[in-house]
Amino acid sequence: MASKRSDGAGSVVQAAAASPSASSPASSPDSSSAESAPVPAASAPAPVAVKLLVAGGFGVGKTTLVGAVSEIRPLQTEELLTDRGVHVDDTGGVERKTTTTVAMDFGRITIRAGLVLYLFGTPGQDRFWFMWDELSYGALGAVVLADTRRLTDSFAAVDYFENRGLPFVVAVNRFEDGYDYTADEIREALDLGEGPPVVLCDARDRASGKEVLTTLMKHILAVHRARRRSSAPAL
Ligand SMILES: Nc1nc2c(ncn2[C@@H]2O[C@H](COP(=O)(O)OP(=O)(O)OP(=O)(O)O)[C@@H](O)[C@H]2O)c(=O)[nH]1
Ligand SMILES: [Mg+2]
Repeated sequence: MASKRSDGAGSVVQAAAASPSASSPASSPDSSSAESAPVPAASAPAPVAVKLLVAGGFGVGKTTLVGAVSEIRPLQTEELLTDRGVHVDDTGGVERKTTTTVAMDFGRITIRAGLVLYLFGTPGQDRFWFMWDELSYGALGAVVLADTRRLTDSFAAVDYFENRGLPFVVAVNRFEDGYDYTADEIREALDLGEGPPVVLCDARDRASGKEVLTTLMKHILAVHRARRRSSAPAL
């Protein structure tokens, strides 16, 4: 692996979340007029919105995952892989792939009432690395998708989020012709230690993708609670 762990150092990522607004119907000082006035519809609190990244190497299934779980038509920026990229793009192992994401994927999923996840998929080719900083701005966490046929392609994404202290989970997208490693074997191969959860998934399956996102949300909460505890003054 290219770099060693950062021991959790790094900036705490800002939430792109808005707290539920504590809105209450306007009250009238005059109770009689309140009786005759039309009762305003009870306004539900605004949902909490969380920005998450779906990252990983070329062709691991990022666009597929965002598309599978999104409840809106996902935004995709696919372009054809042409001869011009032959000496620039690494398509080793996924030679049959004909398109690649050139800017980002975008989708949205309501994971439960009041909690909406906005998903941003990164481009897979190295030449689009400059996009990662833009996309990760305001993100609370990330999914690092991995393909066991090309596990080394996940190293850069793991390093990226470790170095920034951004909570992430590793989701192993199971391809039919890939070897089925256990989560522990993946953890060891990626030198993850005890920190980030490793889950096995099928990026094409909505329920499986949702499970990955739920695992990520729980991990984000656990990381932030632990950070709060460790920064609290001793009694
Ligand atoms: N068999 C199989 N095919 C998959 C799976 N996930 C994705 N695919 C296919 O693999 C190809 C790559 O998927 P994409 O979602 O475009 O991958 P990506 O990570 O977004 O690719 P880039 O944006 O180019 O880096 C597509 O043809 C998918 O249909 C999977 O779990 N099993
Ligand atoms: Mg893509």
